[in-house]
Amino acid sequence: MRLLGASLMCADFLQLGKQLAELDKAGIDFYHIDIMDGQFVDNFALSIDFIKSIKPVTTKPIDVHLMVNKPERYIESLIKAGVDIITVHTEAVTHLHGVLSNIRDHGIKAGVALNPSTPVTSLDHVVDMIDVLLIMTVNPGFAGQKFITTMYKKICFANKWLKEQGSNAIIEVDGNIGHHTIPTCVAEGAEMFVLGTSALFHNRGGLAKNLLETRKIIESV
Ligand code: S6P
Ligand code: MG
Repeated sequence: MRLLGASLMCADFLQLGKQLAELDKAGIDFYHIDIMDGQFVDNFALSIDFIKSIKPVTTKPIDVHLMVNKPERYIESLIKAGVDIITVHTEAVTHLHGVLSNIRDHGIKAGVALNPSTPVTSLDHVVDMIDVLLIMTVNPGFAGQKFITTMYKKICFANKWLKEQGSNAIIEVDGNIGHHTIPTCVAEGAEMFVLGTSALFHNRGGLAKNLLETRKIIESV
């Protein structure tokens, strides 16, 4: 499975409705919603109200990436907003097992995100609770950063490790996912791709064309 998602913090907010319609029509697989609190990362981004405003205009899955301290405070509100995947940073949570159980008890997918410096094996005792393993390929907080190349090895390790653990979790990658980084990410086992300024929201073509070109690259690996 190879799923392409649009990172909506990179969208043109003055054209948001138009861009969502174009991406839906072009076959985007999911929308990636970055929520930041200015504490866990030094930036602010999208919100639960933002999700509520886009829900009526799309049926595509909503993948939430919570870059906030104590993310457990927002699980119930996100569920009510109708999201499909909630991913929390292990570095931001005290009781990770409890948070993942809570997310899954609501019948949606639970994800764990790892900062570049956090080892995959830190998830040893919750691996059976994870549906999506989000490997950050930049330090979280900002779009437009440079891919940290040691993350290729981490994706490769995570892929083998998940299989050894008997897990079916999907590996998602986020941060400078573009035409030059995608082939190795695919080869190492990534299956969900967060597309921001590198592959989708740039000025070198329309969104539909950018998505199609990116999908071709992913499918050709
Ligand atoms: C940033 C956030 C990401 C970005 C995306 C931007 O911490 O989690 O989802 O929006 O990575 O993509 P790009 O291609 O500009 O790095
Ligand atoms: Mg993200």
